[in-house]
Amino acid sequence: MRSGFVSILGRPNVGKSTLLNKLVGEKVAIVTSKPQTTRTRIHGILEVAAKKGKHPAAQIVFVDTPGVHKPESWLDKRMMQEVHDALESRDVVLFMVDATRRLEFADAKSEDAFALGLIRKLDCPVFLVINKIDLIAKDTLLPMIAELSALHSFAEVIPVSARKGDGLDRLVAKLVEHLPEGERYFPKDQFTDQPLRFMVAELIRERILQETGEEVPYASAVVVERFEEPQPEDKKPVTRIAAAIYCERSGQKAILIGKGGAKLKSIGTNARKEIESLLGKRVFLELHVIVEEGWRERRGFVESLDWRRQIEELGKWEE
Ligand SMILES: Nc1nc2c(ncn2[C@@H]2O[C@H](COP(=O)(O)OP(=O)(O)O)[C@@H](O)[C@H]2O)c(=O)[nH]1
Ligand SMILES: [Mg+2]
Repeated sequence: MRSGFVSILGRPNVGKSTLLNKLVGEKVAIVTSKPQTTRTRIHGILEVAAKKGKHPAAQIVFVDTPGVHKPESWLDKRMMQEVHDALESRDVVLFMVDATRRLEFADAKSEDAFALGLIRKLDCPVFLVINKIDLIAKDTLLPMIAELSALHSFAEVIPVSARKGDGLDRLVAKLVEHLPEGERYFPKDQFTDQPLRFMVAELIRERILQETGEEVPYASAVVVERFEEPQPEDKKPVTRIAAAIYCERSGQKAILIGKGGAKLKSIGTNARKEIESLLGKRVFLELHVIVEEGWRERRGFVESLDWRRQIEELGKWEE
């Protein structure tokens, strides 16, 4: 048996979360067309069956990370810390690029060069994963592979379409080859380490990202305040969830609520459907909006949003 951690690294919007979900076969991470959708590192766990004459059985723990960018706010710094944490404990790193985007490695100050700088420091195998090949002409792929291969001594170069699933079998087989012998890190049927509460908060945030524009998506955070399992006296069993949506200014609050509450209602209805399909249960969802001025700049608030930290705090409290 092989097992190990595989971190997925890349600039915002290259398709890291899409790849994670496709590999694991579950919606582990939220996906939108907006950059910086992913704020924390997220584990998605894949069980690989042995293939006779090809590779042994394996458990691969994929780690999705926020997009690599130069940090400005405290939230940005926290996001980049998540990237560094994911790079610290890993067996293989996937460096993911978008085949439709011209990369700017020549300019040493560019964000692309910054991302490449991170992987050049690593001593583990790094795979170059070229994503979104469903969007490019076939004859452009070979020259692109040649050009990108010259940037670093990649262990493998693998073109994929995360959305369509093309190239993923080969990716998984190559990963198993590079993983060390070892036992499972997680139980066989577990597909993520995220607590349900956090996944629920993320599904609500996904709707906000999809249904609002301008700076609202980036200035929003979601905290699940109440999560009550169905009660015996319920006629039809229903899970009751209350969540707070934080934003930074009253203008943003007005946008999130919308005319006569229409926007918040639509976010709530659509998020509820997603949550019901995640839980496989009926859900009653209550949302309210809170203005927390300049929260992205405040270290304490940003850190209080982190579920890993929340769990640590809970542990201390119970001791
Ligand atoms: N056409 C195409 N679009 C993709 C593919 N992978 C991801 N996307 C889209 O790219 C956008 C960013 O995806 P996401 O996974 O959130 O990127 P991340 O920021 O790197 O995690 C979304 O709109 C995805 O639907 C792909 O293989 N092909
Ligand atoms: Mg993402």
